[in-house]
This record gives sequence, structure tokens and C-alpha cells, in this order.
Amino acid sequence: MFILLLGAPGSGKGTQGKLLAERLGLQKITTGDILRTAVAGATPLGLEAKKFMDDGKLVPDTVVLSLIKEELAKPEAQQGAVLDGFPRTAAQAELVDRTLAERGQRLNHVLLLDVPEEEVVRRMMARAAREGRSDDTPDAIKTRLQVYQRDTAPLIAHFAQRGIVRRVPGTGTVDDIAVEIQRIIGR
Ligand code: B4P
Repeated sequence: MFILLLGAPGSGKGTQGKLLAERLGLQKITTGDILRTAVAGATPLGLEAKKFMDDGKLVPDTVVLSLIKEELAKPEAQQGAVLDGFPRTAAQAELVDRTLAERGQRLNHVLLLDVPEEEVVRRMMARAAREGRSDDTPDAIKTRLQVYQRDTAPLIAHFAQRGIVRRVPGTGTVDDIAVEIQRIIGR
């Protein structure tokens, strides 16, 4: 089963994705974590990605498409996965759709975490104080929210045509939201 978590930055994709993947015994693929690890290790990918991430911009598709291809090709992602943080652009969605279709698979669920903008800003500012992530600054947060609306939110309509999008109220406790996701997926 392939499940995509979609939502604004700070909406809880990473938080819920971890719980969901553990519960279903699925691999979680998180492009943000992969990119942050590359930045920390100063690899060629990390050096390329850092400047975009720090500004709150998307890392270009020229870089991310091959990363996604590699992740989906791994043995542990053959039977299913929780996709956290991608696809985030039309080109990424096209690649995921095509890769799964070639294997006779498809995205089964798209969970849209719905959280008001003032709450996602509050969460990211709280995380900034806790973890000091380089893109949790007021300017980068503003850019990330704009980029989400421009590049990623249109994917909701793309997947809604297939009837696989379910809106999940993303405010409340982490546990309550996880229970709601379990109810929606039916397992
Ligand atoms: P991501 O790592 O995906 O960052 P994000 O959108 O902010 O989500 P994240 O998972 O961190 O936060 P979450 O909502 O779980 O991307 C970072 C950057 O990487 C991007 O800006 C881009 O530059 C690059 N990138 C990543 N993927 C890319 C791609 N495919 N293409 C191009 N570029 C890409 O949680 C936020 C906070 O809320 C946490 O502190 C959490 O503890 C808290 N929280 C969660 N649930 C809560 C709840 N119910 N109540 C209160 N707080 C809650």
C-alpha cells in the first residue's frame, strides 16, 4: 500500500508519517530528512540543496527527481511505503505515478493534513526554538507557505480526480489525529 501525506509545512506530515509507517510496517520515505542528512554530511547533493532549503525554496526537480527514483527503486519500497514530503511538484507527481504504474501499483491514499496557517506558523516557530532548523525562520517560513500554495496545493486537485484524497483535520493531539487516520484508512 502506498500512502501519500500532503499538507502545508508544519502540518504534521513527519509526525503522523512516522506513526503510520510504524503501525503498518511500511517504509517511510521522507525527502526532507534525506536532504537534511545530505546537507549535514556536506555531500554534493547536500551542497546543492542547502541554499534552496535555507531560503525555504524547493530543491529543483532536476535534483529531486533522481532522488525519488532511487528511493522508490529500493527493495524495501517495492510493496508499499508512506511518502512524506513528496511529490511536491507536478513533475514529481508524474514520476511517482509513472513509476508505480510501471510496477502495476498505484497510490492508494492521499491524506491531506488540514491545519490553519496561524497554527503551522506557531508550530514551526516552536520547533525553531527547540531544534534551530535553518528553514524555521520567519522569512523562510513565509516563503515555504507561498511555495506550498503555488507548487504543491495544485496536486490536491490532480489526485482528487482519482477519488483518493481524504482530508484529515490536523489540529488536536497527535494521538487523536493518528486515530482519525487509522479510521480513514480502515487499518
Ligand atoms: P520538509 O522536511 O518536508 O518540511 P515540512 O514541510 O516543514 O514538514 P515537516 O515534516 O518537517 O514538519 P511537520 O509537518 O511534521 O521540507 C523541508 C525542505 O526540504 C523544503 O522546504 C524543501 O526545501 C526541501 N524539500 C523536501 N522535500 C522536497 C521535495 N520533494 N522537492 C523539493 N524540495 C524538497 O511538523 C512540524 C512541527 O509541528 C513539528 O515540530 C511537530 O512536532 C509539530 N506537530 C506535529 N503535529 C502536531 C500537533 N498535532 N500538534 C502540535 N504540534 C504538532
